[in-house]
Amino acid sequence: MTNQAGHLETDNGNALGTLEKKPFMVSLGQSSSAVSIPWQQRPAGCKDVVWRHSDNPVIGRHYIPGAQGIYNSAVVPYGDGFAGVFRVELRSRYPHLHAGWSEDGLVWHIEPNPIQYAGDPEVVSTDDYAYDPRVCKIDDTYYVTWCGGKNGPTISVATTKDFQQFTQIDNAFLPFNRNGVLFPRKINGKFFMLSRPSDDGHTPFGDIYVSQSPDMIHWGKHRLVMRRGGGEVGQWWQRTKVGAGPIPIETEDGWLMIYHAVMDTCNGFVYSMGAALLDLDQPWKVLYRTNQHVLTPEADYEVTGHVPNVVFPCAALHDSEQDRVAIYYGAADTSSCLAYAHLSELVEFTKANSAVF
Ligand code: BMA
Repeated sequence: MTNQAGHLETDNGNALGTLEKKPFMVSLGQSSSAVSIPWQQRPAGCKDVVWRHSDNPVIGRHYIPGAQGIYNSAVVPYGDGFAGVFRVELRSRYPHLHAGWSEDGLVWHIEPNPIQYAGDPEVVSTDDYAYDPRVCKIDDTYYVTWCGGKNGPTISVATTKDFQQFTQIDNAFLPFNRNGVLFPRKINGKFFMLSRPSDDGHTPFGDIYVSQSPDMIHWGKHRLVMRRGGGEVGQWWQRTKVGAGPIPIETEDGWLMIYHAVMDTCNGFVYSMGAALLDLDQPWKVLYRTNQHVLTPEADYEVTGHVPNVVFPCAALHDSEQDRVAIYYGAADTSSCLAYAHLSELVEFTKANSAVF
């Protein structure tokens, strides 16, 4: 869609053509507080701990030419703005990952072509399907993890320092696995990654595990973090499967892990969002876990789309000083949306409304 000035317009009217591709900044190690994360106050009268951006979806299904859906995508602070890795599906509906960047976290330039990887040809999987990316900065490197089709589905991994050149390394796990989510720093000298062992279809089960690695290649000490279920403690919204969402946020009360949780219904799966606090040193230990969802499909763009009734968080930007968190989530396997919370409120809510099982 083009507007009168000939600029490409997004589904929600943002003019994309005015945002030219510009060279990436080389300043690495910039903290998230250097840039303002997207933010809107809680609407008057809203009592929810998590609330939606008023102009969702921020990235509509036709955001770049030919796209049928851009969703379940990851963003991080980068330079003077933000960088991202996006799940893009064209008319083949074969998912690929595309790099993108933004000055404000709302209006994005998304590359029209998928990311190409350097690396060992036996490992590189540019032509395979790739979906549900997460991006995690550890020291001066950004790690991209995703569900990859090279001998998958399982967790594929690549590194980048500038979001232009990516190097793929070996898959972290054996097939089948999904939702590989790294912790943003080493814990007791080891990298830690959450994942959700699965089958190769629309898995009707799923529990969250955590694994450790000295080098991002060799993974072991696989420990159960939390199970699906909870019927015995009055839980149905998370009874079928659970999977980690954004990179966990370190707080004084533990790692805040926002996750997706699924219940099966007569009409298929319903994907909601929950939160948990994990022990800082032993993150396989769940301290608190919400006994209710914090966001569930209700908005039109969440209940209608390619796959109805899905909210699927893959990234969160936080500003501890301002006590803000901006959660990026995919809606209905169609578009990319934002929701907000006060970090301290989300932590307190998780502690006050918890059922660990
Ligand atoms: C999961 C993944 C997600 C998707 C969700 C709902 O198994 O494939 O990418 O958002 O199903 O369809």
